[in-house]
Amino acid sequence: MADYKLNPHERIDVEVILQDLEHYHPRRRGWVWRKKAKNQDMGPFHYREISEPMQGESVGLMTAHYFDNIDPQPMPTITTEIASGRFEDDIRRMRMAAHHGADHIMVIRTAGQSHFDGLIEGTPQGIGGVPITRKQVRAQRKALDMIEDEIGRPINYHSYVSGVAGPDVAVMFAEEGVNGCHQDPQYNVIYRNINMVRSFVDACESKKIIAWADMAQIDGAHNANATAREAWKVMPELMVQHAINAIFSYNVGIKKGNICLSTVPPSATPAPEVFMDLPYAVALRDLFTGYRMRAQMNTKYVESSTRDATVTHVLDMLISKLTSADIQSTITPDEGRNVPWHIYNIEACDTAKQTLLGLDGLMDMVELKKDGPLREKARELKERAVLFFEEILEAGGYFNAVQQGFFVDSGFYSERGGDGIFREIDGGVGVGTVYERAEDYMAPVTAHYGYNNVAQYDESAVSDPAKLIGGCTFEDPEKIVYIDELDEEDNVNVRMAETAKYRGKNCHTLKPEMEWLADGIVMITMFFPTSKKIAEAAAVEVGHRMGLQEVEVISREILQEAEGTRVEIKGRVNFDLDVNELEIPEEPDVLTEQEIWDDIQRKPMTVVCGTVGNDEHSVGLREIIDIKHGGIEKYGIKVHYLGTSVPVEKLVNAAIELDADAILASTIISHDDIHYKNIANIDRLAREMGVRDKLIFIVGGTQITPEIAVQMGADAGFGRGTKGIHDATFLVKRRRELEAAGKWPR
Ligand code: Z97
Repeated sequence: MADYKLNPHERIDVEVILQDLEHYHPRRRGWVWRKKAKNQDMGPFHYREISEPMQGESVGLMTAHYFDNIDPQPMPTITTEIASGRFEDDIRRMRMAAHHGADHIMVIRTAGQSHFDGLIEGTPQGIGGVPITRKQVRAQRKALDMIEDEIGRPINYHSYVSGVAGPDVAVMFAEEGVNGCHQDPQYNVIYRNINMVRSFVDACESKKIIAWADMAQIDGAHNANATAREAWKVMPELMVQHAINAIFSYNVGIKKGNICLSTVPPSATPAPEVFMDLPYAVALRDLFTGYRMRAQMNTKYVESSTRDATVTHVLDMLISKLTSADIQSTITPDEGRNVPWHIYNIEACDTAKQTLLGLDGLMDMVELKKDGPLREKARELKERAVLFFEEILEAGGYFNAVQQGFFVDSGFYSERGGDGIFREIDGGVGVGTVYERAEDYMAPVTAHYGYNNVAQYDESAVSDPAKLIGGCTFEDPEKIVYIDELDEEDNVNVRMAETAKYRGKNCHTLKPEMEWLADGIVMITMFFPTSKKIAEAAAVEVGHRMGLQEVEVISREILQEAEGTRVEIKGRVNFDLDVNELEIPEEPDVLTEQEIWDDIQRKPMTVVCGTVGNDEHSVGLREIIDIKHGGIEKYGIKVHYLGTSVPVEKLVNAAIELDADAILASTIISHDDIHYKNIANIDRLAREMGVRDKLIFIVGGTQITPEIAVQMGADAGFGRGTKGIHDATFLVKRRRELEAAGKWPR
């Protein structure tokens, strides 16, 4: 279906995405940075650092409806990591994230892909990540191409180039239009125990391909933050790791502007976070000018509270703002409880957008001090990093330093904790697999590192070896071998067949969902006035009695040891809902606040009101009137409040005397249907006095049924749950109707 286009009112059709994948090729390559908007005005505001707005559909921040529904976009690229295990469901999440402002979608791999010595094919399901295969990458890039069109902004797609198949993966990414990747041989060495010689040789080839594909590259230094026992102490080492990968990448040919340092504010509260981490961020910018900063939030110290994680995220972003980050990663702020759900990706994207927009223009007003602890600490960190490098040289170079356990040591260099990770030069996965190229070696490929003896075949092909074969897969994608599925059981077709009834245009079957279509997962928050241990057991029991399956506590927070504990559980429901059987209440018909305001400005409106008969209940009416809670005063309607227990005669007379446009009567007491009788009385009296046609008459009260109120003579009735805006909407609309019918002005 070549003409398939996303419709904002319909779910993305994953089946269409999967059709004809064999022949789909990406329409562009390379990373795209946001551009500063020429016009910094949006809605009622002037900004200083917003990027070009999305040209298509988007979802603004929750509060946007107060501000002309604007959706300004901050300058940094916003990253979200999406990898639930089922790439087909991740496509739907990517679309939601893109609408909320993410333009960098990162796919985390399933545990241990670094140890595969080749590409994985097909669409196997992952655990805690997605196994990266060509089919999945192609399907997701294709979906993102469509989503780009829908939102009107480029989206960068990203995964990892690491492990013993690093160069193979890099080639596949270049072929499939992947726009960014992590590539850092130190990651292989330290965290995956892949032989260091092999890792650095492979990195040369990978980085050459990354350069050709114009991808942005992120290094692996954040892994030391996450691994070291006391992460705030590894700052000098982090700088060393950044330096090794940055200069290596630059020398292989990646442009500086695409080499991104993966920085994480290393400490977290209750540490004095900004005081510790801001100098580190400044030191990085001092040392690595021209390179890019990818700021990630600290996940080392994440707890199972989204509130706690969100505050860390926001504080981290303050540092990003003060030192200017190019990419702002978001991480789902729920890493502490391992529920990588749709909702948290979206929350994190919104947190980033909200914070960065809220801080717009900050640097026009504040300045980082040029002296004092900030600069002293930054200088100290740089000195420690330089000393670290000197010691590496003394030890005989990087490989020897790794062999001696220099890295991921929890000491604040030059202190040493002695707990660093040791790797042997002659050890690790893939040891002894590096061979010198033979004298007549030649590879007819576009992007290739080092000795490639092309001239022996064709002098004119020296700068373009692929010419020898009429273009390699980079020039001629038809040469790519596309493997569809290898496993009959574990593939997307089987999974989608199982959930078929929840898909499709006319689907009316629903189930709650957190990460996979119809997974049935729900989350419930509870409080128990007891200790943590008992509260957790009680929460699980509540889950079971509510009929949930696989109940698990996902977070707990002591409010006070004896007084109580807050607990969150997740569980699974195993029933479907039929949309046709749902009772869907009608949406209240409300105008926007602005529209009501404009109409009252156009023509003032006066209302008399009071509670009628013997009714002393005035709170409801006051809420409808008072500006404090959004009552009708708020829109400029002039209100004469006559008080409580107002006789109906007084209400009508006052309306006449004040030349009011409307009567607003409130009545709660309902014995003997007195509330409806009062309505009829007001209507009758107004008729007798010849003013009924000149007045809008509305009535409200908790016992009022709108239809009966109208039967009894009111123009409208408002029951429980009514807000001022509902009354104001009716008054404005009714007046417009009367005007249109030529009955107004009276
Ligand atoms: C981030 N949240 O955004 P395997 N290479 C590097 C890595 O950091 C990683 C891999 C390879 C983090 C991501 C996970 N990082 C955290 C430099 C993984 C993955 O598939 O696990 O073998 O490699 O940076």
